[in-house]
Amino acid sequence: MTKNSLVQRSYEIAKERYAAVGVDIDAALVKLQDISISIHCWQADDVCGFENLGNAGGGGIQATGNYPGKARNIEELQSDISKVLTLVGGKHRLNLHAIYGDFGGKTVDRDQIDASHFTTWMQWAKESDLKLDFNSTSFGHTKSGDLTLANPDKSIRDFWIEHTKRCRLISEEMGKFQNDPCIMNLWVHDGMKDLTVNKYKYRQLLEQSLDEIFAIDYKNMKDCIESKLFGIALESYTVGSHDFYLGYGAKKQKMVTLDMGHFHLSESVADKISSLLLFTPEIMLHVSRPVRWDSDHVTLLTDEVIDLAKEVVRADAINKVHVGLDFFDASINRIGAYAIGIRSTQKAFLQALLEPLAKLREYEANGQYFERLALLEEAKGLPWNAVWDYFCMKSDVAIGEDYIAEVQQYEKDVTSKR
Ligand code: RNT
Ligand code: ZN
Repeated sequence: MTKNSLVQRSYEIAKERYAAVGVDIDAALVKLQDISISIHCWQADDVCGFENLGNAGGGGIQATGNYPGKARNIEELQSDISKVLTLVGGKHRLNLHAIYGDFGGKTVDRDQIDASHFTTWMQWAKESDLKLDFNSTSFGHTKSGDLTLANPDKSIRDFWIEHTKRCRLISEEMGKFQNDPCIMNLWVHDGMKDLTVNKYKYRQLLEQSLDEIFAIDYKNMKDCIESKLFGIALESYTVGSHDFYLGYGAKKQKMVTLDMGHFHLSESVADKISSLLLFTPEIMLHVSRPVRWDSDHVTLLTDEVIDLAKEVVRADAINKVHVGLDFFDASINRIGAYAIGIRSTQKAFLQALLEPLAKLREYEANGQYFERLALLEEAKGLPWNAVWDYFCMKSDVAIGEDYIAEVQQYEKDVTSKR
């Protein structure tokens, strides 16, 4: 029996098995097809970008590992992303950072960038049937230091305000061009390595900077703001904490970005979905995997990711929650890292879409808590993977582990020659 006919047969059995618990797997597949994942461009090159600012220095972020073959220029990055797209079903987005502009070998400082530096990206994205999202970049620059938008030095603060305003305008242009809102994420590393006696002051400065940045309302872009627990070398204090952005987002109706690596390890990010949905317009997710700390390991099909996806589906919020990825592992094949992370995220959403929710809710409404718990437990073992294989087959992408060979082939043909 060929692989495809096996997949077909398993799908038919799964269909019956799921129907018995009131789940329509075809309806789940239609919804999965519509979940566009915003693929972060920075796994392809270890968050280096393509600026020509000399040895910029400045920390704020770091990828670890030195696996050969990272993308060294826009063409290579585009080629890698195109390859990744052949390994996953569905229609997705590409999330760019400001440092990935097409600067044509020129020195363009961050307070000088504009949409012209992203026209080649927009064109390529259109040809590749991808929508773009965007990020301002406050790290990896001589003016990054420990404080950017919260810097007491007005000239530094103004530099980053100007940068971020320009990023919003670039996002607006992207959104207009692609006829679909471009989501711009704002994350700054601002914090202190050791104790500070000025927590209030820096947060006040950050609030003022944000107010200035968000002064203009745009139609074709949406803002989201991302908190963090701590950064390396900035362990004691983070200006943009979760409370800070949650408060700001609720007050100003901005989306809050929930990065799975940015909370205490025992804290449930999934649990935040239903609260945020009540007080902020939409939610942006950075699906990631922290190992002991915010380490940005490749996303896997972990309980945390499955729980997160389930909370989104249970809240009927697929249209309000934007799924983005954020990991950068420089120690393994980077294309393979993307394939694992995207496919795992999709699997989590598929499991969530296949949950026998109507039956579970019926039990709950009746106070049948044993029955609810039993079905939740049994549902873990339902043949979701047969549905996943079918999704891949229908999407014309590798079924199961078959993508390993495709990644190896691309490495042989392309990345190993870099
Ligand atoms: C960093 C944040 C942020 C970055 C990207 C590159 O801790 O998670 O989202 O990873 O902007
Ligand atoms: Zn993030």
